[in-house]
Parts: sequence; structure tokens; C-alpha cells
Amino acid sequence: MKSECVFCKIASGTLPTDIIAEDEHTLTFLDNNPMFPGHMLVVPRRHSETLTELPDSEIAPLFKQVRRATEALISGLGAEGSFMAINHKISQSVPHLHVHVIPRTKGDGMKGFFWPRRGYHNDEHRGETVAKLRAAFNALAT
Ligand code: DGP
Repeated sequence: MKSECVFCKIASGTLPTDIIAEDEHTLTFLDNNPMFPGHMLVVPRRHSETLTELPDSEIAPLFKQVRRATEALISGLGAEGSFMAINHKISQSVPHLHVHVIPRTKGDGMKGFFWPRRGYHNDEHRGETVAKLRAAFNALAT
């Protein structure tokens, strides 16, 4: 719990919001600036700024609730699908990990991804990128 964190305040009940579901590890509530009605945020109760800092034991409970939230959008609101997203540091306006779960329907106006697509300069650049990523993965603790 971090006293100045808005999502910690929501988790502790000091900042009211529309809570959709809660369990021992997570809280799911309506985003107050929704992309579409039903846009939810799923957050861990424990203050972790990003996914990188979230303890292993909290990963599965968080993503189980993300899965439930997306199922609820479909069964409860008639969404055809959903968009799930995490802003990690860049564009992250609240420094408490949160997963956006957003209802999608064909023709809703959200066209593909909203970020630019920049490809590789050439096959060599692509190959170098693959090599760097494989090395970085292999160097990570399991
Ligand atoms: P992001 O850009 O990924 O950091 O999204 C943060 C989201 O959090 C943004 O869509 C609005 C939402 N949000 C910020 N403050 C509050 C709040 O006090 N209550 C609720 N319900 N949502 C909030």
C-alpha cells in the first residue's frame, strides 16, 4: 500500500469507484475515462508499479481475473471480443500496474492498433534484432 497511489486508495476503500469484482489478490473496477462503456481495469491489490515488479505468485491471480473480465464483457454486455493492454512505464499515467480490458465490437471505430508500424531496415537488421532478443531472454533469471 502506497498512501499517495490512487489505485491503492481504491483497493483500501478510501477512494470510491465502481468495483466490479474483487478477490484476495486483485481488484477489477471501471476505468473512469473509458475507451468504450464497460472498459475495466484489473489491478493487483499489492502495490507494484509495473509487471516487472509483480511477484511471481501474483501473476496467475492477476491474469485469471483478466480472463474473467473479458468473459464478463462478452456474456454480460454482448461484446464480440475485447482488447487487453498494459502501458508499461511509457504512457503509464498511474504508477500501479493495471491491465485494461476493453469491450470490442465489429465496426466500433477502433481500427487495428493505434500505434505506428515500423518495420526492419533490411534482413540484417531483423537478424540482429532476433539475436539480441534471444540473448537477452537467455540471460534472464527463470
Ligand atoms: P494508463 O494510461 O494505462 O495509465 O491508464 C490509466 C487509466 O486509469 C485511465 O484510463 C484512467 C484510469 N483512472 C485514473 N485514475 C482513476 C481513478 O481514480 N478511478 C478510476 N476508476 N480510474 C482511474
